[in-house]
Amino acid sequence: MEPSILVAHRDGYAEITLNRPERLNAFTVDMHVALRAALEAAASDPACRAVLLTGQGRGFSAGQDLTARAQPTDGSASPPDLGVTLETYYNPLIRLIRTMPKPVIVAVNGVAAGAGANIALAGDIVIAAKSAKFIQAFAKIGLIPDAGGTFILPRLIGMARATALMMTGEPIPAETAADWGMIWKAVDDADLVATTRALAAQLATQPTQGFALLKQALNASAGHSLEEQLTVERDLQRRAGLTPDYAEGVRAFLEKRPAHFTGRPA
Ligand code: LHQ
Repeated sequence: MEPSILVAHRDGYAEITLNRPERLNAFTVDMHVALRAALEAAASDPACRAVLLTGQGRGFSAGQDLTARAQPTDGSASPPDLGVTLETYYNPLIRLIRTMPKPVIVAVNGVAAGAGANIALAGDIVIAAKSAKFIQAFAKIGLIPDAGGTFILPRLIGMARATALMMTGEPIPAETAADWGMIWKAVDDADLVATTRALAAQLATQPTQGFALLKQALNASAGHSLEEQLTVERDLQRRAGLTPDYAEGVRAFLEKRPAHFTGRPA
């Protein structure tokens, strides 16, 4: 059987591909387990300084695989506890992406629906093919958005648009998503792979420890006052200032040459 997740080690970064194209990369338990293992390996490998997440085939991901979710109508079985599914699989996945101490770039190659959309939007930099669309499909099956969507989406596009998308399930094309600030960019389909690989390779040459601290600062900002966030910046900048990449960056500036960052910790 084909592996549900493919991992390729490229130019300083790991490319992770969701690989159930015949089901639009809908998530099964097997896929969750494999994706989590791939992300944990990327997080702890010092040679990996960025992650590129994408999907095989014409979709990025259609969210939870619904084929095993049909329930008998005669009441002969109690409904599954979706809270357990979230706590066991989706919540750890979203935490892993958000706390990954290196950039996570998401190349949205096609439709991203349900949890598939919100997993994509959890990435640090999201670039979509122009033919891709984002669908908050949950209401169509009687659920609420999950995989961090109720936190992340209103912060990206505001409450009015987020609420309407979540209630209507209206598909949002990549270019509109970019106009609204839901994602970074929409690019021609033919350019998606080259654009996102070049970005991952470029970010893998940058101050990786600084990026980890930057992610911590941004994550912390959501629930903070300005005062609290200034304290966070002070503490994290103190740590950034101790990294070899800070010393190298300043030296390179003064010597009028490009910096050679190693990404090594202080
Ligand atoms: C699928 C799926 C799918 C299985 C397409 N499963 N096969 C979390 C916790 C626990 C439980 C529940 O949920 C969650 C979070 C969630 O993610 S809930 C939301 C789940 N996702 C959806 O509701 C989206 C369902 N899919 C769709 O609405 C459409 O497939 C979209 C709009 C994504 C794409 O439409 P099309 O481009 O027309 O493709 P298609 O519908 O023909 O799909 C292609 C194949 O993939 C098809 O199989 P077939 O054998 O007929 O070729 C679909 O049945 C299959 N597929 N999504 N989620």
